[in-house]
Amino acid sequence: EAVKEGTPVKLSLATGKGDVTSAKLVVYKAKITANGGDEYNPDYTAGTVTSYPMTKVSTSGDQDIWTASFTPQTYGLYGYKFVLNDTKEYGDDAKPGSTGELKLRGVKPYQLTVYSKDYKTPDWAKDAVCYQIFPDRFFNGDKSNDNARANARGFQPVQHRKWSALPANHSKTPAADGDNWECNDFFGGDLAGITKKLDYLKGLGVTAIYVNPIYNACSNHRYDAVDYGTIDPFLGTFKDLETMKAEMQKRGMHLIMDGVYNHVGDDSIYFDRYGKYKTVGAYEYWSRIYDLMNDKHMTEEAAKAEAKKELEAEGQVFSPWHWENWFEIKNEKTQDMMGKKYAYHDWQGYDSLVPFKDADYPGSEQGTVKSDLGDYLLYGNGKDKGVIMKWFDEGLDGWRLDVAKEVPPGFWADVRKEVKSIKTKDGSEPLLLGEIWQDGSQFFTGDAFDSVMNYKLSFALGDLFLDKGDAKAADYELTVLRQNYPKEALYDLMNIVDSHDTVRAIYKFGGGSDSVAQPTKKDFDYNLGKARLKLAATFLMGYPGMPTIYYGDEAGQYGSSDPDCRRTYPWGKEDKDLIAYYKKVIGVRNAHKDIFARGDVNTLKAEGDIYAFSRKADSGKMGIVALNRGKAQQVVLPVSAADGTVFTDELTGTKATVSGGQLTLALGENQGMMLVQD
Ligand code: ARE
Ligand code: CA
Repeated sequence: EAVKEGTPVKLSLATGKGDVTSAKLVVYKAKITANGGDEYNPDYTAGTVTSYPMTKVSTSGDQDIWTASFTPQTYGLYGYKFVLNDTKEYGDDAKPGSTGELKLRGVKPYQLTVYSKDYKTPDWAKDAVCYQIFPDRFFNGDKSNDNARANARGFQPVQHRKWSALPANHSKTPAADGDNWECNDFFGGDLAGITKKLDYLKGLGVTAIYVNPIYNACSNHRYDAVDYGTIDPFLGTFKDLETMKAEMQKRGMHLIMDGVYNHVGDDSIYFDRYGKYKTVGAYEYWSRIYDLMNDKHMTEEAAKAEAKKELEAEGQVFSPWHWENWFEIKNEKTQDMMGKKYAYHDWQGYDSLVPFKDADYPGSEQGTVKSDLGDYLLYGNGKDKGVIMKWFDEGLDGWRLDVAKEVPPGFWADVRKEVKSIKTKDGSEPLLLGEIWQDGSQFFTGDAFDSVMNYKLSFALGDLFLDKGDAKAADYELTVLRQNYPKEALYDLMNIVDSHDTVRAIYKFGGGSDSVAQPTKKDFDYNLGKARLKLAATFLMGYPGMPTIYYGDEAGQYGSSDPDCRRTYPWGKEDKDLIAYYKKVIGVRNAHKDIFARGDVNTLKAEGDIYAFSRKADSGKMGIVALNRGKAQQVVLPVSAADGTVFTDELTGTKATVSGGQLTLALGENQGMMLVQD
């Protein structure tokens, strides 16, 4: 369990009687750095290590019990393992059931999250039901902006497509410009469209909206910002945003926006790959242009001229080969980068995305406390506020921060300090939410985020609601998260089943394969997917954390991986029955926030087709969520309420009474219940 700094931690270990003559507890404090890898394990070896001798406190039966105590004084991510007889190590086997692992050396430490005594997260997020909108695809509320800007990345005409068309996919559509065709495919959705559909969202029970990036950018996903200070004209104007926010506020909704501060677009005022903007220069100090032109921003022609001069001075002939060679030496780049117009470190092979240099962030290990980038993004220059702060003036209530683990953690600490010093326009606590796919513990120690996108949970739900999934494994994952995360973070998590980066859940649950690029209903079992999606929605509404619905999921929209998961909202062709079900489960959560949003949580059963957990409000009132992904069956749950206590399933009105410490439920095929104590 996560602990507050300064809390004494006592650890006990049982060994076979007489097997062990000495035991030691080894405690690590991890060093946290920016990390670009897929897997994310805290680096314990680079941090501090302290050993504590363990004392044999008792022997019971055939076991010796050893204990040691220590008090983590400062917040951070800790790990611990046991060393037996000075030779053998005992630590985490990271497997369901976690029985631990004994090795000669190199055992993985158990994780312990230690959070700051001041760690507090926004309460509104704990109570919120959120709706994620990919703005180009939700609703076209203003046709007059459909042609508001011309082209993208300097060379590709914008497509305006019929609302019901499928997102262009370069595996099917001839690529007009390499791999960027699908990013230039626009449907006309906009901010006015969101405003027009707020009553629909309100009717669903939604109280927060997360919108994918809205900055002016080239692509339809807008992760390639042109200018952080603007709104894409396709999406509307600042006035449209103001109207949208005002209408949201009337309906009690909070606004979360996508902040992309790991990289900018190549075709941006910061990088200006195509030489389009007057403002060139801002970025030259920040970008990872590899000393291409002696630390100067230059055109390719100018660089070539320089290479030519240098080569000729050495008596060499300037040829494409010599140019490339010069280029490679200058830039320490590999041959495969040579085909590109300009050499820079792009983000994960996408040359449209240009990351900032770590050293340019304030708070970074390599960097300074003050930097131009820091002023621009955060502190401001005395006249203009930093970008991250400025958007709060436009009605923002929280940031979802893109690629959060690749940005130096020291910068997030600075961001937290600044952001937490203000209130949002409507007086709310601002929310900081990282885009993290891995365990997010290191961001929850008090100097980074309040929340992350809970991909971990979405994977566990995959395990729960796919036939081949294992309820025990899913429960293990969920339990680990509950143990690793401080409660403040756990109850603020953005709980999802899917997103703009994954296949749609209904498609996955229906057996769809992501190797099919543009599936039809023939490629998966819609009804099965729908039944399982209902279970997943029931889970989310009954579980702590901010349940978040990816636009259109509730209407039966399906789709394979990016870009197919970004199909338009099917206005007029919605699955009405599915929407009605979402309304119902959201309604139950909203009517019983003390239980389902704020209550504590315990697994009651994780076995075969059944997953069930209880929730208990501060008042002691209990709720139970019971889910059956299999055939109709009787389910007996151990319940800590007194015999005779009556529970009502808020979805069907069915009642059940506790008897002998147990609750017996008749669950139909693929049925979920949200029971509340009478
Ligand atoms: C492009 C094309 C797509 C194509 C795709 C994949 O446009 O058509 O299918 O490449 O080949 C944005 C756009 C994407 C675009 C991309 C590059 O939204 O459509 O994709 O830019 O142009 C990792 C990162 C995580 C990242 C995901 C996607 O850690 O930060 O990959 N997510 C964010 C956003 C994206 C966005 C970007 C980052 C870039 O949410 O939408 O992409 O700004 C494991 C790992 C994770 C990994 C995850 C998924 O679980 O642990 O670290 O996430 O897999 O790969
Ligand atoms: Ca429009």
